[in-house]
Amino acid sequence: MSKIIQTKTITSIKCDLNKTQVMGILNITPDSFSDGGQFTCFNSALKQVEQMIINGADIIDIGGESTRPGAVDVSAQDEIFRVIPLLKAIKSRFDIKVSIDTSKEEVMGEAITYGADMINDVRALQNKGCLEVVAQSNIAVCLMHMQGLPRSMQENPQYKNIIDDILEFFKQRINCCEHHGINKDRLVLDPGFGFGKTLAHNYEVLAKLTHFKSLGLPVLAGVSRKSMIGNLLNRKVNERLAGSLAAAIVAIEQGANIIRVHDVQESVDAINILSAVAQYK
Ligand code: 7PJ
Repeated sequence: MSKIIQTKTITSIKCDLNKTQVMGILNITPDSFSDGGQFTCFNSALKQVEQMIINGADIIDIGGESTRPGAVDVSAQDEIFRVIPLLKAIKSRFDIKVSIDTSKEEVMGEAITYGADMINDVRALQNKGCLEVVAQSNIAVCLMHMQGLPRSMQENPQYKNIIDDILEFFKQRINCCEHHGINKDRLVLDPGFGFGKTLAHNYEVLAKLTHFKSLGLPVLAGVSRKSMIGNLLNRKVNERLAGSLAAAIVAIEQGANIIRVHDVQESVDAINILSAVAQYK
């Protein structure tokens, strides 16, 4: 019980890094936003957010673009239409951090204007204008690694040394951010499970997640319900809870500071077991 409490935080998202942060994924079904079911869909999204907060989420992640393998492009206008009204509604009703999962400068700009706490970019601010928009704000950023682009990234991913390649990518992106005036203390790193990686690559990254801690930044891990769980266990998407929890626990033991999950309550339970044990280590 004599654990020293450090007060280290991710400055602009004010995360307590002594405790694993749970990022709850908000499922929005884009198609129903453009038809008559808009109101119902909006309200059910807010209910989902409320439930995630009750269950112990620290951050809510909203995404308006599907980045699943093979996904098609969405326009900036459509993405803004899906995401920004929800951001506004969440910020006016709840005291919770919100991250916006986007790679578009226009969406980032709107997200910043309406009080988002973090930009979660699977393209690590590589798209045109993104570094500049983010540099004008004080928002936190998650830089995720992806080989290739969602449409084709799973076709034949190859690495010389996956850990070194990802580390090199992170170093380059951190340099670029700093060069544009985005301070290192605003950044979070994510190796991007499932993004241009085979099953074996994903498990190697999970096993060696601690390597990314060498850059001195918080690490985010998103394994929840992914193919790396389903393909290993031969489970459909709705049968992946146990596998997802096991992988999340490994990620935390390997130093993950933030886990991105669909099942908030179950993930918080797992974290609480880990911290009960950690007191005696
Ligand atoms: C991730 C993400 C992830 C971050 C998605 C899915 C695919 N953002 N957005 N990390 N995955 N930072 O949830 O299956 O792993 S969308």
